[in-house]
Amino acid sequence: MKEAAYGCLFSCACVLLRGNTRAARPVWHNTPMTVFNNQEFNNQESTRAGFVAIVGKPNVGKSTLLNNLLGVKVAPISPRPQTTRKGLRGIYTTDDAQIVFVDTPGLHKPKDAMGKYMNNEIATALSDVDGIVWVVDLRHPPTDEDKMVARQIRDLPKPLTLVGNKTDAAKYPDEAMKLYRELLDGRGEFNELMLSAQNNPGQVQILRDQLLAELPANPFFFPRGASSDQSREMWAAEIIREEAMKKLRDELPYAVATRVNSWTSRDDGLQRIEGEIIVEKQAHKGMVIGAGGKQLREIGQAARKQLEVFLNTKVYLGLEVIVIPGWREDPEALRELGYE
Ligand SMILES: Nc1nc2c(ncn2[C@@H]2O[C@H](COP(=O)(O)OP(=O)(O)OP(=O)(O)O)[C@@H](O)[C@H]2O)c(=O)[nH]1
Ligand SMILES: [Mg+2]
Repeated sequence: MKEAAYGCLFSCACVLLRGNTRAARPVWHNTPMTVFNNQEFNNQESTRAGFVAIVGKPNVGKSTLLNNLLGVKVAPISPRPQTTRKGLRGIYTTDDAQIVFVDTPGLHKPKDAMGKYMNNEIATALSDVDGIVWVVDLRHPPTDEDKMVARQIRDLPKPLTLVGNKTDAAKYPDEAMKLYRELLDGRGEFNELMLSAQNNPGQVQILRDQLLAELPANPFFFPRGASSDQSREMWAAEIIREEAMKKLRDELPYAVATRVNSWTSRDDGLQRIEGEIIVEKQAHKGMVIGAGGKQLREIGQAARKQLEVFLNTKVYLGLEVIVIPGWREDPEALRELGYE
């Protein structure tokens, strides 16, 4: 994974995101990535850097935590489980330390090739990180999925932090935390913290400081200022998918993928982005478009608004719905859509 990070540095037009932990709407700087200078990075003395995986079952708030640890929105968030599909790296850098967070899909029992890919992303992330953050939802006691996660991480010889999330909405947070803690019985030391990833910037900062303090001595993996390893096209496609997932009902959110095929900048600052919403069946196409095109228009408007806020400029977003039959079960289609 660390080699892949270097590879990506050279191949991606990385988006730079900066912001303030408290800001609901961080400013997104569409600046080209600074040129990676090997010498500068290799010459750094006494820096510490490492990869930290954020894992947990679906919908517990992993991506919300990642965005708030960074102070900028790099990952899609929605009330639906299985929003995150791909491991995504978010980078936080201080004067002498760098954490590369790896946001992962929620661990679940897979129903299709897409689900297997998602669980595999978690295993890959865990295999090559320096630390693990396990996020749980304190509104509820542990489920079988939490037990699956606990089994996967309990014996890994890496620093582990158990994060009890959603304290703002939990009735019995201490009791729930105890039950989650018990799932790690038999393991040596681990840290723990209860917080609200959404509403508790002070606690999120404490978590970040703890993780920074545990980093091993290493040169930086990414240039200062980089906040994500995604290309701007991947980032925009995820914003479109987030809005589609929020609007669509039943199984449809899971049958949808998105991609951005072209992005041009006009002299007056307008960003022209052309994207696709991909569905599995012809019947889904009409369901996504909606009567008179209303639903597609609403998805497009909501995504465009987010893009305008983060890009801080006017955006034209063109969206088309296309069918790739059975893409969730088709390895070639999964690869084509970036799930590889
Ligand atoms: N009340 C409350 N809700 C939260 C908190 N953190 C996250 N949420 C909500 O939980 C839902 C899921 O959040 P995500 O960040 O997408 O969760 P995730 O673990 O990344 O989910 P997957 O990607 O599907 O595995 C969203 O509706 C968030 O707004 C919190 O601290 N308090
Ligand atoms: Mg997520």
